[in-house]
Amino acid sequence: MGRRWWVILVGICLCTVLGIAEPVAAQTASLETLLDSKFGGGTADTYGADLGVGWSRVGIDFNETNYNDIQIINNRAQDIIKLQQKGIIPYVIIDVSKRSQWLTASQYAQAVANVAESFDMDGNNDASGLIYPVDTYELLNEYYSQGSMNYPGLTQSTFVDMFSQGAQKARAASPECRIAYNPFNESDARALLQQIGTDQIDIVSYHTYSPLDYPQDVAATEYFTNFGSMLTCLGLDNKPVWVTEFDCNKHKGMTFIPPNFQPAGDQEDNARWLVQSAVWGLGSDFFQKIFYTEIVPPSSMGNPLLNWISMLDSSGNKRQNYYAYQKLIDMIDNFSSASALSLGDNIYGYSFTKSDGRVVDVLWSKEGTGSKSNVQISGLGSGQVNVTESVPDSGGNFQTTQKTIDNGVLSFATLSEEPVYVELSADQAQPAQLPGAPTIPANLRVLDSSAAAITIAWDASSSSTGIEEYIIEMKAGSGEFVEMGTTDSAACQFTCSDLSLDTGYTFRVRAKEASGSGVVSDWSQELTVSTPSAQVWTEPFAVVNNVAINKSWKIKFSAPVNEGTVKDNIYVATDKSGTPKMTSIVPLLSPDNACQVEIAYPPGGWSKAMAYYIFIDEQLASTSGKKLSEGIRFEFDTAP
Ligand SMILES: [Ca+2]
Repeated sequence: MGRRWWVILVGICLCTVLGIAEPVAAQTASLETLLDSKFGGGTADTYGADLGVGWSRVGIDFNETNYNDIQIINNRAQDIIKLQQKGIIPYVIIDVSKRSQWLTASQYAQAVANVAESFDMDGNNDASGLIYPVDTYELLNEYYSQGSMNYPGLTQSTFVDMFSQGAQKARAASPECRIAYNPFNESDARALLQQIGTDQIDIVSYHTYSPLDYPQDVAATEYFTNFGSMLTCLGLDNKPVWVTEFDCNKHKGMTFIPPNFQPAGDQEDNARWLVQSAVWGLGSDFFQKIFYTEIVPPSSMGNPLLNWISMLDSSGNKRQNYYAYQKLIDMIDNFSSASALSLGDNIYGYSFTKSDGRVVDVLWSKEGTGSKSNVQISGLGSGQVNVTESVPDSGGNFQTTQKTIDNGVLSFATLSEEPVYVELSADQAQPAQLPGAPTIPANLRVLDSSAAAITIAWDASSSSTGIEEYIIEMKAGSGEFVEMGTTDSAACQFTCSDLSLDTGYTFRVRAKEASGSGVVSDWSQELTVSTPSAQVWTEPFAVVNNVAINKSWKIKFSAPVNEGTVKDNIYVATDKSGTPKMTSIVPLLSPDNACQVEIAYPPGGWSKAMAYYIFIDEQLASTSGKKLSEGIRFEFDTAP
């Protein structure tokens, strides 16, 4: 029963021109832009330009008595010219009807040849007044050999011959033309393709009245994915698919046979399903064009289904799906590329890029799965964007809110089943590529260490943009890393001071690139350095007071001293703790006595009235490797 109405739909679409007067927007788009338009509509004559559709279907019907009548074609040319004047491209369906018998294949082919010759503007037998040639023809809409309504008595083999000869004649008359075929039934399609091959089909025409996410209500090929499977079986899956009859409310439980007509949803549902299905199909490249079936209701038919799905009600008032379609066309038509967004389970998202680089993202929660919280689009630039709902209120008003991209992320606290449009500038959609991270600082090592300070060094990092600085972090023991400071790019070393004794300090370093992006390398390998244990100093000598400022000291040992251990282990400080060391004091092994170390006064002498401490660390060793048993400290002071 589902098929019966399609015949009526076709009859309405092709033969009825309703004229509810309405001023139309001027179309200034180029022919190329119009050809590229993704959107069309049935009965677009009056409202198509206001909606912004680029295409409309035009039907020409022939029978066994008028198949060679040029006047019929010339009359139809007037309707085509009116569409062209409004900037709408005609998609011409060459169909047949029957008086007492079906016309023959050769009669149909003659009719097709006449149409193609009249509309191709090649200077030969052209219809007058066309603004540009017609290049798209669908032959024999919705042929179904088993149907009692579509083409009763027209056999499959006759259909195959009609299509085959018709396509040949069309191409002979107009070599540039494209032939569209509506594979309404798989068996009939297979018979046709066996004879003519898939090369003869340029466009697959497809009719559907199903919302995107209600496959359970839909039989056979009317649901998208089932249709896709059929195209694969037929070898037509690489052809462009134009949905030449499209709306989204026949199913989801709708009872559509009068007088028991019961709509499945309200007009808001109609509009929402329209946007969902259209964005999904165009965004996923499942189909390339959609023609909304009815803009104006076929009131003469009194059909409640057609009245319900049409974009205007029977009083000529625009419904929500009118405004929703208009907004959809405004937002995404003539996109140059589309891609899917990965936003989470049961969330649809598609990104449409316009020729000028602007981008419109469309996203929604899958119908029937409820709203989603905390949905994010990431990888964006910065600034504010407009987020506009896709279904207006009954007065045609769309709510737009502004959102701010935060750190490259646009967040939606709640995403409902109604799609939203996110308008992004080229910069926001494709943020400048961040520079690559610098190489990791390598060969982290100790340059110097003492009880109080550790100096580390590393090999320089590199980056295409240069290095701004190195960042040094240190942790004490098992504590947390703390940033100790930064160095400029030229310095590959850093000193941490004020350290504690007997503590393991762990260091790590990373590099920041120089363009100001903030991009840093990964951390270097960690390096742990331990400070010396706290040392107990014994004081075997009494304090020597009031020494002269040019006093030198000789320290005698009971065994020859390993000269290499002198420099680090004998030192002078002005503080009892031993730090800071006086770097100007360099103890030396006596040249003539290996058991004696000499400490000369510093350049200019010792300071007056000052206490000094001489330290002999227990690490000081004899030439035989024996260390002191304990550290020794002794004190002297200078005269005032
Ligand atoms: Ca011609």
